[in-house]
Amino acid sequence: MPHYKLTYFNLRGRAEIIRYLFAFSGIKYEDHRIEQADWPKIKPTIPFGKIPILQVDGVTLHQSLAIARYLAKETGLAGQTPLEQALVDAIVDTTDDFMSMFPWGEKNQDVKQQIFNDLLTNTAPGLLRDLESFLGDQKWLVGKTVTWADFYWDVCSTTLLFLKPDLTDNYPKLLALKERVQALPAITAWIQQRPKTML
Ligand code: GSH
Repeated sequence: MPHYKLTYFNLRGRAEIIRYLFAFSGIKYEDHRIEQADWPKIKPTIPFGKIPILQVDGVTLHQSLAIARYLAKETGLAGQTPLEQALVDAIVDTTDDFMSMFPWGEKNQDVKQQIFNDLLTNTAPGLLRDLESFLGDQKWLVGKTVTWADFYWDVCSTTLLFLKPDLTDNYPKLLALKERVQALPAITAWIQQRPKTML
């Protein structure tokens, strides 16, 4: 088994999908959380200057979704066939397109609040409607078994629900999916033990 070292801030953020994959598959890794104050010093030492990164026996991987996809393939959570894998990727990318619209680093709090409100009130319902309809009466988003697309829904919706607690009230199937993911024993255990952070 390779030695895995994950580096990110002390946030769920873009690292949490990776942590879910480690938690679910029971693979040991170093969950290295850096202080925001130390980031300017660390940034120049990191290829491409962004985190999360995952070091795999010294090879540095960047881009959270590339890292997650690699772990999902290693652990059988990427989808059972190439077609399922493409569907999983498409759902993850669709969800990520929305998460990437938020100006997370905006310094002007009024501007930030206004854009967040607009996205949560006016843009989110379209995505949620589409995801709810894609899920339909299936247990998991793609195929007959859980995949990292289900994990990504739980990770992203946890943050969205922190920002707008009634966001998913009209989407019972998506809420039930979230509960199913969080009821997986390894995920339940991880959620209980992880550092408590807002984002
Ligand atoms: N698409 C990249 C991914 O998913 O990994 C985005 C990486 C990214 O923007 N990371 C942020 C970062 O490194 C934290 S969420 N911010 C510090 C900086 O840009 O200096």
